[in-house]
Amino acid sequence: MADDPTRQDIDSRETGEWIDALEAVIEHDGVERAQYLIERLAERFHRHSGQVPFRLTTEYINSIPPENEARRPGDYDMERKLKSMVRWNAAVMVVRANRLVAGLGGHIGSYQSVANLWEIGFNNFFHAPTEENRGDLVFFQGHSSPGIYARAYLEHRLDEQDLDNFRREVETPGLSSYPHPWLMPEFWCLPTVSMGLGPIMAIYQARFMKYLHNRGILDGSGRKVWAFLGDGETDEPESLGALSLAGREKLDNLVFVVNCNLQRLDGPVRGNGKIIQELETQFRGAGWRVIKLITGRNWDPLLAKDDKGLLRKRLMEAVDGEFQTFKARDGAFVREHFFGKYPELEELVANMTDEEIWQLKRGGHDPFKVYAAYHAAVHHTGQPTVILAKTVKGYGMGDAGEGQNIIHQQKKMDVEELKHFRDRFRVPVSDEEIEDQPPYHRPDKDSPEYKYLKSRRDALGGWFPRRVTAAEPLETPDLDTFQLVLDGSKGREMSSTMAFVRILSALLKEKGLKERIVPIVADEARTFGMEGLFRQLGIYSPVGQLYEPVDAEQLLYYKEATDGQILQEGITEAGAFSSWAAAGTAYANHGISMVPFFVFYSMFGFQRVGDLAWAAADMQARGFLIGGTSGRTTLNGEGLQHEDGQSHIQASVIPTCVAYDPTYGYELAVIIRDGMRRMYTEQENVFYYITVNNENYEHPALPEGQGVEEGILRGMYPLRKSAGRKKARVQLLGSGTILLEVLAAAELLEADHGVDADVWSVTSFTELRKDGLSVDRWNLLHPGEERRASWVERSLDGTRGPVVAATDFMRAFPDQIRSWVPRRYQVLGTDGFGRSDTRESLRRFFEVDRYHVALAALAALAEEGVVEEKRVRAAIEKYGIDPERPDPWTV
Ligand SMILES: Cc1ncc(C[n+]2csc(CCOP(=O)(O)OP(=O)(O)O)c2C)c(N)n1
Ligand SMILES: [Mg+2]
Repeated sequence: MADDPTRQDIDSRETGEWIDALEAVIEHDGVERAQYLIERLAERFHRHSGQVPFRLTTEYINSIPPENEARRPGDYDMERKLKSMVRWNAAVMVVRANRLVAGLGGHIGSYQSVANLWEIGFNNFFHAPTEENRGDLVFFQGHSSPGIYARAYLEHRLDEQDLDNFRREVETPGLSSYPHPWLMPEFWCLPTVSMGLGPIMAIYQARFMKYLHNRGILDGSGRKVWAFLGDGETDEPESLGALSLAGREKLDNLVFVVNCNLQRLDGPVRGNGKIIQELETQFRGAGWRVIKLITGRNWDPLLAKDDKGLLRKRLMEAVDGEFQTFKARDGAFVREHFFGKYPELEELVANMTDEEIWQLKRGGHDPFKVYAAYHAAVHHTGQPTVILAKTVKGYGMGDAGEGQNIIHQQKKMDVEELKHFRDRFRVPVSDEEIEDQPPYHRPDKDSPEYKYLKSRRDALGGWFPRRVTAAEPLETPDLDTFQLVLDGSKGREMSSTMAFVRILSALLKEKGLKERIVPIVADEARTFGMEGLFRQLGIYSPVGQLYEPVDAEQLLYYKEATDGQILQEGITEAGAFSSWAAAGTAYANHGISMVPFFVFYSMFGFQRVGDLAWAAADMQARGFLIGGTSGRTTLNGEGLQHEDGQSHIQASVIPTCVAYDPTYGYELAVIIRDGMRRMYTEQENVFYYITVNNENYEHPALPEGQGVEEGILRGMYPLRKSAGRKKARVQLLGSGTILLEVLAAAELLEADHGVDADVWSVTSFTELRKDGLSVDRWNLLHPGEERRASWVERSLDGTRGPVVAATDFMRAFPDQIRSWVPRRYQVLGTDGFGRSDTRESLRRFFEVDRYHVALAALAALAEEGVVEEKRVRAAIEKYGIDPERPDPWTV
């Protein structure tokens, strides 16, 4: 930096004249005029040099000058006292949990850094949901959750026993380690802790709030989304990856607060640099308002005296690694190593004691500064705001680890450390109590402290966080809503994707439902034949359409509108998924059920955003995920990174995900209708993953007869019953388009091999497995009672012959039901890397085509002695199968 000529002042008199001129303009004509002049100068400079004369960073000082700070209301002493109690209880609950069962875990240091940032929010800003105002959404930094519990304890929402049950949720109604709505559904609204997911979801929640507002569905005025994240957390691509959307869409209902304690788990975040400066460039570049909160009030007089800018220079030149060390030492050290670097600075603090120097606070620990920053953020319009608040990790913990690299995992404090902490925050507990078992502390409900606490929250709508789910149920559409699809394609060939689009179109005509549908795409609508919806529904844009679209002459032109219904996210599966999760939790966060359909390339679904899907399940999201172009061999021209044969495995790991791999339009209609019933009428907390594909074939009409719908929903039903009476008989199972190969195999077996074949459409191996597991468990726990049978067993009961299953997914997918198949079971699947070729070649390659299905059936029959082995050999030869080729998953 020292060698940088743009930072050298070679003529200080000239510099002074320019600065005086600027000061005069500001004084006489205001800052707007000054900005105008500077921008004209900058333009001129750029014309000559091609460079931009500004850095995206500003000085390493508070962005809000003291004279512009909003004044903090409230009873300062009371709030300090309450905050100290929360600090104490948060620390004690972790210490006690670890005394009880060593290693149960919990974090102390992170909360101590964020405590003031949250308390100012609780006392002044976070609005709870009420009848009139659905309140704010706050993403709390997950591993600082002890602070939220400790506050709920002061609020008498939780008791001592609850705090002692922190992280003990199995036997006791304990407190979840982190914000998990699934485990504490009346408390937590939004899951955090998997680093990066909170920030990206916060952006899309804020955007969804605007979407609901602009579509006239829900008044979002005054409501905010807050996201508290760690500075280390900003390393995650998800944390910063969607900033530009927030800037572009001017999400002024969004506030990020980055708890910049300069440390992450192992050590400093940017020891050799300055995380706050780095983040400033990224946020500002993305169009955010940046409020840096570096220093507390007691720095103000020093900075006011800093005529020569030396203190500012020193603040700027010290790297984060040094700042960390300063806070891990003491006042004398800071005097020597920070101020001592320049004699003038040493002089500046000459009349301060070491203790006073030590007390020079970081901005994030000063309630007045934090209040002013929040006040500025919530009143700012036209931009999202980020507050970069400098804090100390383990603030107040002293020898127990304050500012130390080990602080993140510090779960213990010994008696002396606790006494020190108690003294530091003036918590009224005695030495004896601490020596025995560190006690929680809370004033009773008659105390002025409780009354104050309650009055602050009452003014903001009540206790917070609090999850309220009061959305009206939606009516399930009648099945005949989808008659067009139920009737089959009548000789025409079409894809199941097209059948899906027809179903979606039918839903979009339903009264009371059509407004609630939220189609979401990540730049693939045309791939799925959904472009017709652009014109019909409009694509949401907060500014409408500022241009005449290139295809304006056409019927289905690209229409953007402020009340557009489609969320066209561009190429961001993580963003689109976050939108889906926002819509899927509107029933809780906004008190209104929305029905999102996110349609995507199935390969870029769970595999890409699996952790977000897990978080969505945690937050009890409801909605439909439609995995398009699915199947390793069905999407045939795209190759290794596109052809999905595993998403159903990934979907199967999420407990609330109900997954189907249907073949026919009527199956889809039955499944989607039942999804509507379960999620929106019965309000079950599940979501659906349904794969569709792009292969065209004829779709039959919904078969008549009892039980078909039930079979479709439970996971399998009979599709083709052989009328033959031969000794050799097999049961063939198929799903997705491979069902068609299975049907063809049945024909081959009957025509070429004298084998009767029954065919089953399996809509969901995953649902069949869940049913099987549940039945097994019941049987295990109920000895002597009449044994229950799984749906697989019930279906295959009374049938004959070995069972063969084939799908366009990995073998593990059909293999899920092995335990309940009562006979020999052979599975075929598409394990291995996809590649480009014709469907026929690919199916041959992966050994899931009709010939391999027939072969597998013959081989199974031979194993059972029903057909002779030579028949199998003959089939291998007849079908030109090379028995020596390597396993397809190895090549
Ligand atoms: C995706 C993910 N990776 C790793 C972790 C483990 N982890 C929890 S907290 C933490 C450090 C967080 O540092 P920072 O964001 O700076 O928060 P601080 O505790 O300093 O406030 C890590 C690595 C996680 N929770 N999520
Ligand atoms: Mg940190």
